[in-house]
Amino acid sequence: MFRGLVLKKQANFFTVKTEDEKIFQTTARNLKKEGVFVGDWVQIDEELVICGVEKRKNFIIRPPVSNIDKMFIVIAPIPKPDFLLVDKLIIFCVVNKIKPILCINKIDLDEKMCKEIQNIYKKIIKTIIFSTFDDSVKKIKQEIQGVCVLAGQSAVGKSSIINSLMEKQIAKVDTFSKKVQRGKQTTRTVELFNLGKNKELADTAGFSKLDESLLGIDERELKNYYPEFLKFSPNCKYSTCVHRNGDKCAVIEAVKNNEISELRYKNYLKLYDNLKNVKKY
Ligand SMILES: Nc1nc2c(ncn2[C@@H]2O[C@H](COP(=O)(O)OP(=O)(O)O)[C@@H](O)[C@H]2O)c(=O)[nH]1
Ligand SMILES: [Mg+2]
Ligand SMILES: [Zn+2]
Repeated sequence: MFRGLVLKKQANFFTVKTEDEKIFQTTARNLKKEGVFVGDWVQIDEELVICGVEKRKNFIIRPPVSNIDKMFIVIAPIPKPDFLLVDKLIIFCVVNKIKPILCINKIDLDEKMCKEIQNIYKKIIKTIIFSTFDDSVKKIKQEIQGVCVLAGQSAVGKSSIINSLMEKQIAKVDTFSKKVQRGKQTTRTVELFNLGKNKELADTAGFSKLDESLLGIDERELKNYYPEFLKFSPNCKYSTCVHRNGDKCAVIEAVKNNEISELRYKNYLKLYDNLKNVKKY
């Protein structure tokens, strides 16, 4: 018996990578209940069939991927950035024990705007700026470690990132993998691309929107997911303060003094209201 990582799933057919980086296709038996998903570490028996699934570190439903280590949240000057989505994805990562990295793409289009975005977010998470059209895209490759996924709005450049990173890899891809890649590819199937030892990357078009209900948190705990609030919140008059009205709220004071990003704060208020509505259903 040996271990493998599931790179791709099509019905009950799986592409699996062994610990010594060999890739093959196989099926699974008797695992209907727990299911087998992309990102799963599985046990392979002597007939080379999947016979067990290891405990998952995390699991996301749309698209179904297990054991995600890092999420690259991609944003760009064009299309118009959806910062609320960025904030939701960051929270989603924290809740699911995924490391978020903000990837600001298309620096060739508007360097000033890219830097402005970086200035807001570098206080909160790791940020990188690059263009998929030149060598700076390698910055993202350096960050790939374990199972990584690309997330973000449509047209920010997620597929372009995969393509430009894969291009350098294609020379090394053996005929078997080439065959796998030529297979039917619908945008809905998730696939982990191998970009080196223990470096897997998937494009997750399904993350272009993120329903609030998927965050699994209450509006009253939302404030805990804003690290920049923590420096000020001990000075709020009430320890239960959710920073929504000016009655001696140190967070609101900090927003007024430009010590907390107004953009992040305004989206906090929006998200608070959205989460309140989630509960009704
Ligand atoms: N100017 C510029 N355009 C880019 C860059 N990266 C991607 N694009 C373009 O952005 C558009 C959307 O890219 P795509 O990869 O399909 O985005 P996705 O929907 O997130 O997968 C395409 O026309 C790409 O050529 C970049 O670094 N600079
Ligand atoms: Mg795409
Ligand atoms: Zn407050």
